[in-house]
Amino acid sequence: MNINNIIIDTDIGDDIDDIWAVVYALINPQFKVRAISVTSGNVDYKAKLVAKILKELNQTDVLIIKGKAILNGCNAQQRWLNDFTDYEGEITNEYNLAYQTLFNKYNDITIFELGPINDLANFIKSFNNKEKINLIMMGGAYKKGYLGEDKPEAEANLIYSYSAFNELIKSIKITLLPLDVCRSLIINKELYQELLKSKKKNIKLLLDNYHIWQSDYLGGAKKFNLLESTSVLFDIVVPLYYLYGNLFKVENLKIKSNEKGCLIEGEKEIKIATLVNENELMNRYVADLLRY
Ligand SMILES: [Ca+2]
Repeated sequence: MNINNIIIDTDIGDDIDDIWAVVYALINPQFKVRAISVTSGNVDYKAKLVAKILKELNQTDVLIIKGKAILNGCNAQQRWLNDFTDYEGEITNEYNLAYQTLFNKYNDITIFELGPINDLANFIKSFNNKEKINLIMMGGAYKKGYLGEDKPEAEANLIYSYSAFNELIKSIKITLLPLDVCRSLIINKELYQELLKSKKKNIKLLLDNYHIWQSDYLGGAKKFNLLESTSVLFDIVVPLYYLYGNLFKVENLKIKSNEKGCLIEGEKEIKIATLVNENELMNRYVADLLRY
């Protein structure tokens, strides 16, 4: 089995989908997550959240990197953190230095971008070996918007980082996974019952966070019935694309983001996934969660 070196850049802790992607990558033996960087919001809270996840999964060898706090988040999983302080792993504020060091150490790293790309783009701008960067990002909307919206609309990751994104796509290889291929990634009733029945610690961790988020979160995300399904798990599309890319249709298109975070015609061709076999993807996702 190939072991793939991964760094995850995430705005975990506001919307709930990040934790479903992060835990999946951590427990899947096909990945070796080397670091998790937290961005966009209350990065102290987010770093603590990642620390508790790593501790629960016995993976405190994964480096935690704090980005800049640029937005006010909603700290929706604070209650799960409780008063967690007992963490023996490494947490650094030196975002650029940490990424540089990881790229010096490992030859083949893939970056999973699960949030706005400002901090990562700032590092890449200063990085001399841009050809080493292989980046898969959840972001944008090509022909579809959020669930139920059949025309493209502004997507949150690009709203908060459109200028950094436009700069970045001129200089590196990027695969973009827009709302078109993740807006319907919900664990449906049948599969969800399998998770509810499971005794696995990893799954309990995910469900505990989901339940707390549903009860405490005051933001704009759509609420779902806790007994019947998850909410939309946008970010899981990134690790799933990496493993199961054959379930996606991928095109090379000249695009960029406008200042509202909508994709428009651009100058540089990038890889963008435009269709996916959602049912098969979710079957594999849940089967993997139950297996590992
Ligand atoms: Ca996210």
